[in-house]
Order: sequence, then C-alpha cells, then structure tokens
Amino acid sequence: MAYTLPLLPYTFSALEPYLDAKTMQIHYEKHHSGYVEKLNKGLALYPQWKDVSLEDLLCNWEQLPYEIQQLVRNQGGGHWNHTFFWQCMDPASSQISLELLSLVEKQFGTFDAFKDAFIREAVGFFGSGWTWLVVDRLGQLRLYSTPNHDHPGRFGFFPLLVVDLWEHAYYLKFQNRRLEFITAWWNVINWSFVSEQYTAYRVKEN
Ligand code: MN3
Repeated sequence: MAYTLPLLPYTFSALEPYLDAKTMQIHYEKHHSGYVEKLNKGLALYPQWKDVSLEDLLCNWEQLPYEIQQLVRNQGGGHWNHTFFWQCMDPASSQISLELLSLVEKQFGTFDAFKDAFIREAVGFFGSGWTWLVVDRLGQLRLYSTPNHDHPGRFGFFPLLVVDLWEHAYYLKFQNRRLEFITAWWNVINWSFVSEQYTAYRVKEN
C-alpha cells in the first residue's frame, strides 16, 4: 500500500493573516506531496517493508537496507512530520487541557515562560529542521529540535507539538525573519490536538 498525501484539515487561506495561503499551498502541494512521491517511488522495490508503520521505520532506519536508509529518513520523515505539523494548527482557537497545562506550569513556571522557551529554542536552532514539544522517557516535557526531517521517536521522545523551521515554511511572507514567523504561528496552534497527544501518551504509558 502506497503512502498518500493526507487531506489538509482546513483551506490554504484558513490560517491568514498569520500564515499566508500561497505558502501553505506550495508547502502542501509541492513540498509535502514531493516527499510522499519520492518515498513511494523509492520503496516500490522493497515491498517487504510496506507493512511496517512509517513511525517504526523512522525510529529504526539504520536497520533498513543501506540503499533506502536515507530515503526513508528524509522523504519518510518529511511525510510524517508534515502530516503531524498540519494537525498542530487550526484556525479556530482552542484550549490546552488542564492536565497538560498543569505539567507545563510545573516545569516552566508559567505558560508564558513556556512560550518564550519554545520560541527561543526554535529561533536558535541552526539550519533546517523542526522544534518539538515532546514527553521524554521519564514523563517530563522537553523542548527538542531535530535536523532535516529526523523523528523525535528515534531518541525515545513522544511528540506533542511541532513547528517546521525549514525556510520553505515561511520565506515568502517572512523572508529571513524566523522569530516573526514563529510568533505568528503561535496564534494558530491547535491546543486540542496537542492535548490529545498528551492523553495518548498517558494511555500508552499506563
Ligand atoms: Mn516543510
């Protein structure tokens, strides 16, 4: 079974004025669909891996045949990360769950301090990659950035939220101003989705 581009849960212009429609369209129709196409093309000759979940492949790519390790890591990671990223955003405002909020406040002091720390991490990360809010092996929240399209599950982390730091995610509207992009993006975070990921983590751990 081939991988498919998931439907975007909103229109290209839905996240205006924070994220512009043209960037969203190119990001989804060109970048994300390109990763899906290349992943399918590359895996076509390796049908024995088709029943393994993409997340498992990404967390263990070095166990794959050498010829497809970087393909899965890069194109497969691009597909997984973007699929997750689209769901982390929504035009409707939503609330973080009390359970997750209390953990955020316990670890970061206040929600605003957490926001500052997240933005600082994302702005400070060098090059192309992703900044994540994850749960680590000890059940603690952690800010973590991965280069290129690497998956945080590789390091034992469970993802709750992510932002795309590749320039293709913001260059048309924000040019080199990554801080402005991340600050604008913060307004469209889907806190319901993020909170659901934390619930899923709790279910998985119990
Ligand atoms: Mn991207």
